Amino acid sequence: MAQQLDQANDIDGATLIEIFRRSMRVYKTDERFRQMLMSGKLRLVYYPVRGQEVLSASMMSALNIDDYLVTTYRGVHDQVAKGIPLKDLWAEFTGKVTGTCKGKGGPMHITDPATGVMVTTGIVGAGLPIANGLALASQESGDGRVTVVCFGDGATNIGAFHEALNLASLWKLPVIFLCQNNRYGEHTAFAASTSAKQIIDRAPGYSMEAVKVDGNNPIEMYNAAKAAVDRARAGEGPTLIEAMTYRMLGHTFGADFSYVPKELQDEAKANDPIPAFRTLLLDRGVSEEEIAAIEAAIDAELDAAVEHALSSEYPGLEELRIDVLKEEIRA
Ligand SMILES: Cc1ncc(C[n+]2csc(CCOP(=O)(O)OP(=O)(O)O)c2C)c(N)n1
Repeated sequence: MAQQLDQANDIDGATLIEIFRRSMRVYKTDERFRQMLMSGKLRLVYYPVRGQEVLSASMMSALNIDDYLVTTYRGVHDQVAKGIPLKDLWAEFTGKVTGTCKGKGGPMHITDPATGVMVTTGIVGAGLPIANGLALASQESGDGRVTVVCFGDGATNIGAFHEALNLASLWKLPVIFLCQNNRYGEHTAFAASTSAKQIIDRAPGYSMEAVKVDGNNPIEMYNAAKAAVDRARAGEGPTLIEAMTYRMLGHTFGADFSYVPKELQDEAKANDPIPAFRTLLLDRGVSEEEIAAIEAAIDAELDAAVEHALSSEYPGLEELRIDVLKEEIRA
């Protein structure tokens, strides 16, 4: 199987399968959250990521597990693709003591140092200077880690974006700025909020390498990601990647989506990256059975994660002051 894939692609077959596996893990996680919210089995604020699965899966497949990821509160695709065990993620989303932050972070503040997922904030643009901090620590300690920070197109109009790009370029930090350009910042269209025609146009002002790719194409996205990771690891400094994508549902679960022109919605549906990825694998000789086996394994993993989350306890009152301030951790 891998050999057939190798012939037809400039990335090896095993990597392509791995990207598919991660894409499906994201897809099915997102789908299960929405199903459970719809049926009233779960109550939480949820930010759908339908449409952006392949982008994250391709980027994270180019990283090592101990490389750092800084993403946003609307970043469950990035977190799952990076490799947080689903049971730990589900427990945190549902506020349970078995979660990555003992249920005290919740959906908007997923942090899991074991898989390199660091400091998720709800403040648009805040992740970029945080990523620089992690990258600077890696540069100083020589631990060889690369940091990826994910953000939307809207975040590039925040001052922190510009400060972070300037400093990262000046200090040649091992950091990758991954702009997931899904064409909307919440309810605002890209062209209505951004003076630049495209995000990468901002990079030359900071003497920074930049590349624009179809984020929904696993081969294009992975190649751009890998090149940026290799540059960062070789001490050649940061890269700005503008990955074009599309969020197929509202900003929050259940939100009105009528502000997006129907033509754009139809175009996005026709270019849905998940069925396109399946077709790509089938074209390259992967069988339906092999794809079904990957999906069945993820379904089983997801069933176990949901069961674990639902049957776990909420943190007790005694947890309230622990892990909040340094002194209290020591006590
Ligand atoms: C500093 C700050 N300003 C405003 C908001 C409110 N807000 C939440 S999401 C959002 C738009 C984000 O757009 P973008 O960066 O493109 O990310 P996307 O969710 O589209 O991927 C805004 C303005 C916020 N969370 N933080």
